Amino acid sequence: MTSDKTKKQETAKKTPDLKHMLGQMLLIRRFEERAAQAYGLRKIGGFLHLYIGQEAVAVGSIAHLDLKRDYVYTAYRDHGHAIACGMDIKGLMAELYGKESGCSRGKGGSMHFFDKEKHFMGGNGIVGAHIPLAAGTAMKIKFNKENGVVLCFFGDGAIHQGSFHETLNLAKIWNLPVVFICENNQYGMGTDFRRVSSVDDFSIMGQSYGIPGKQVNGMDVQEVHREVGEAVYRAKEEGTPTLLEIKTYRYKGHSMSDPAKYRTKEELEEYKNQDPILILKDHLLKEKKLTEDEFQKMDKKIKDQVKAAADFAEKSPEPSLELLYEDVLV
Ligand SMILES: Cc1ncc(C[n+]2csc(CCOP(=O)(O)OP(=O)(O)O)c2C)c(N)n1
Repeated sequence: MTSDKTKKQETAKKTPDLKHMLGQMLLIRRFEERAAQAYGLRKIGGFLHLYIGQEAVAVGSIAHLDLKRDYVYTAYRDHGHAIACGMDIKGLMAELYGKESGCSRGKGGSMHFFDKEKHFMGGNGIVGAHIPLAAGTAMKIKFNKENGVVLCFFGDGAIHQGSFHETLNLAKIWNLPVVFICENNQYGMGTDFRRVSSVDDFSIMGQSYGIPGKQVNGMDVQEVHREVGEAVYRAKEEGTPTLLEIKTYRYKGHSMSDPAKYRTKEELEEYKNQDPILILKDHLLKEKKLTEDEFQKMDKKIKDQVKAAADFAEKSPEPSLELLYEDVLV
């Protein structure tokens, strides 16, 4: 029989399945490209915050989880995390289209993907507000001795919110199994994080609460996987929190209406040259674990999957008027 301790170690020190991670990053990229296209055709309305460029963060981190006992919380830029948690992309695309067949019955849209079964706790629109919720779930895990971990993703715009600091303090006082992951994509809407932060290394912020921290290169999915693995191990083995600042970059504007004039073309190009999908693809080609032909086939299969999801969303009926009165708390 496997001991509890061995089980914990197996979970946290998982060997990365690189081809699987490549497929997941590609799926997120193609899903969002299709969503952007549909938005341009006005088939999708409201907000749409794309994760293109940041895929390695969600994929490399969530690869460690057993989503029967572990949980994921994130902010409104949530498509990548939902896909990495294994949510069905048909329900996700339909949600963007505002259809009842969507994962939140078409009422949440892009910012409020949610799946109770897959332990994907959203999709949260208020900057920093989900950070204490993640700690609450970690407390539940600890209280019930469930041997799980909570990954809590948020942007650099959330790092100066009181909720972040209050939660870090409580997480350490109570020693909660939670990993705080700041996805520093350099901008909070149009604001460069350096303009609004007294420090430019967020990983040190945990120190004042007795929480270890580290900066991680978020364009390299293998590095993300390794570092989050250490943090997950610490959470499950020692029951203690970690803060990671994962440096990343979003290629698109804050949302669909943002032309992103606050940054230079050269800066964008610099990051596109470190594209997380291309880095991993090149690595696998060099190691002879993948051929160009296999990659093209993988890409074609994913594009077909995404097209099927878009067809499903388009063909799903519009919600009825009565639905307006359901799922409403008064
Ligand atoms: C409490 C609160 N204040 C302001 C906003 C408006 N707002 C929406 S997104 C955003 C920027 C957040 O940037 P960041 O946390 O870095 O996330 P990113 O967009 O980079 O993923 C702001 C200020 C909000 N949603 N909630």
